Amino acid sequence: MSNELIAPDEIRDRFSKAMSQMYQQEVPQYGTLLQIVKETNAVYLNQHPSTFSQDVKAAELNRLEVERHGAIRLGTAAELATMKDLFAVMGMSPVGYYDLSAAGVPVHSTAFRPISEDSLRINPFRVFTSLLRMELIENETLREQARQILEQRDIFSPRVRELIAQQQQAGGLTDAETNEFVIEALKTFRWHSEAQVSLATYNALLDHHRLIADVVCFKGPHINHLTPRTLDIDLVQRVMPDYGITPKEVIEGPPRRQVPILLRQTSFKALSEQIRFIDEHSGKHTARFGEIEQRGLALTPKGRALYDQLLLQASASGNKLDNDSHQRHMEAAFADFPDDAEQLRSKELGYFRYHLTPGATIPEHNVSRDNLEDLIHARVVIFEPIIYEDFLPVSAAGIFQSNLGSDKSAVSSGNPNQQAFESALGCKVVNEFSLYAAIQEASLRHIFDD
Ligand code: OOG
Ligand code: NI
Repeated sequence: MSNELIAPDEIRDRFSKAMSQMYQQEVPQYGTLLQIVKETNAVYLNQHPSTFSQDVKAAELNRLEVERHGAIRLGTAAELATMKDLFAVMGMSPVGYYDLSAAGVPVHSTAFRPISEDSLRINPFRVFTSLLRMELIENETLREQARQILEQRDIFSPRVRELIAQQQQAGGLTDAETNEFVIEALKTFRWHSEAQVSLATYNALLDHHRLIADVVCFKGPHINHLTPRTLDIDLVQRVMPDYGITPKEVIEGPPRRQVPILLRQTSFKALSEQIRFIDEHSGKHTARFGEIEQRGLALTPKGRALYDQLLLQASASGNKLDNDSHQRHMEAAFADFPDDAEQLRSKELGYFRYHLTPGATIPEHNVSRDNLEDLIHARVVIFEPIIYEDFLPVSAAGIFQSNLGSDKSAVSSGNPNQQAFESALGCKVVNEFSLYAAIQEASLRHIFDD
């Protein structure tokens, strides 16, 4: 028995695979989705053999095979703080702050994910993690009731708490501890068909906002979807019905482009599942679904501002209901967003990773960043998009709405409150732009050795 410590990247890899297994058993359509993505990615790579350059191909293919994100919704600050410690065991840090109250959803969120390039390549597993904002529940009695119900539950097993503490003290977990950690941590994310409230309480919370019922009424924050990464989301959207899966009406996010940007997502609608309440009544709850996504270039703040502006204009000029017309509408709206890598780079709209052309060298007297543009022009230095690893709040809100029913939102659309979120979390969230800028900068430093 070895006492050697297992790297956090390896713990995350084991955990994300175990979670995917669990979710395939719980929600079989997710398994079908994985199969569709695998098949369509293989078709895509066949048609586009130069998608990944030779030197990174094996690593990128492995990453694609294991890549997925999930989402959970937590009820209390204490739950969020422990969740941060649990994810830290797996090398995942809170990145970004997302305010969903603007979309009428009473939560704010972060994404726990690995941040270094090496870690991302091993397994970029991310979990979009939302915290219920009690203060946005306007009905005081209901708010108090929700608070009391949440106070009584413990979403972590005693053993997982011990293993988190063990990891903090010893600086890691052994192989045996890691296997135990995966089993114990998974318990927090599994589905419970027994609610921890009566049917009447469930209905009262549901009436106020479906999401409040989803967070408050159960024994744990069931993982509500897992999302594999496709290289061609339009194709997957088209073929889903052939596999007996009905996709949501439109693909969220930017339109299809020569140089894909940010994140495009689609999902299938949540299942309606049988629930037993503590008063022996039974009923139905819809929460769990499946989603797919296609990732593209990470935008700079300037690129992101342009994206947000065009998205706003597109939705102001009317939303289209079927995907084909929605996509045409979006393509027209995004006509002003440059769509070739060189323009995106020179206008500083996106982040890029720079390399020397294989076999090329820079003449000694030219080794300076001042010559970057000339070296690019001479094709001595080449560049490729840095992939967006984060989320889009508007898409997130769209996914929330389509799965919770966009009936009504009985919450005041509050202001973002990053400070309150960070105080619940117990630390600051990492700024996502700084991470992309650092990757770009490291690639330049590698070339110019400055
Ligand atoms: C989270 C939705 C956010 C995404 O892909 O944008 C998300 C939720 O429904 O809890 O996962
Ligand atoms: Ni998602």
